[in-house]
Amino acid sequence: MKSIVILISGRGSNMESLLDAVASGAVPVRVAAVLSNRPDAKGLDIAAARDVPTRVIDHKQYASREAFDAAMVEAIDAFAPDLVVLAGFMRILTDGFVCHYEGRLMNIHPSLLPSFPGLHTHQRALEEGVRIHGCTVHFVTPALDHGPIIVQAAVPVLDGDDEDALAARVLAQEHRVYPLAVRWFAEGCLRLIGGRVAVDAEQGGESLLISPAVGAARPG
Ligand code: NHR
Ligand code: GAR
Repeated sequence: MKSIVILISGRGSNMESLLDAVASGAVPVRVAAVLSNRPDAKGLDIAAARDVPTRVIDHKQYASREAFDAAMVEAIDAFAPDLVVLAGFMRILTDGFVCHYEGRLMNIHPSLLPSFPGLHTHQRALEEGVRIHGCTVHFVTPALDHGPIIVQAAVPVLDGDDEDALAARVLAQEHRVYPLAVRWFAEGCLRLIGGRVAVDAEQGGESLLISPAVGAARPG
């Protein structure tokens, strides 16, 4: 069975949804470890409570991004994972790190890329007045938030949404699509062709664009 290492920086709800999916047998991987760059990340407690090994590599203890990333590579490679999963990981990674894990480094980003790369995506989506927002799972490349897209989920932006309401609607979809993408990787379904992702076998009738019923997303 393939193994994964999950990188977090905070709350860890995407990590938790992955751990749930692994525990239920829906995603056939072994979670070798959870790493955080923040010692106080809530997700570390969740992982430890489930007996998943945890490590902290505090970026503030390193003089440069290169030194921090080298320490991360050393900690990750000790577990020899097949896949490294960024789940709310908040540090931009050096080209050296990204190239070391080429084709086996995934991220979930809280927007429909290529719209809204970078930070504060929900606030920016509200400012632009977009009617559709969502999340994207992609392979990580050196160009920030521009790697090959694996799966996306769309949600409506509703009148009266604030940042929290929109973030919560997107997060519910993140918790659906990230386990799906990791399952596809684990089953060997993902192929990179000309810088784009092809999914070999689509199981369970799931689509590469996950779109919840608008009615289900309405408040009240
Ligand atoms: N690294 C590379 N090279 N390529 C990507 O596509 C990456 C990456 C590292 C992280 C996640 C990404 C996201 O999904 C990700 C993708 C952090 C920042 C950021 O500006 C931007 C994008 C993402 C993650 N971080 C600040 C920094 O200086 C710190 C912000 C903080 O600590 O709160 O690293 O959004
Ligand atoms: C998620 O919405 C994730 O997409 C986003 O942060 C949240 C983390 O939540 N990621 C980024 O913004 C990466 N820069 P979680 O810790 O509960 O999974």
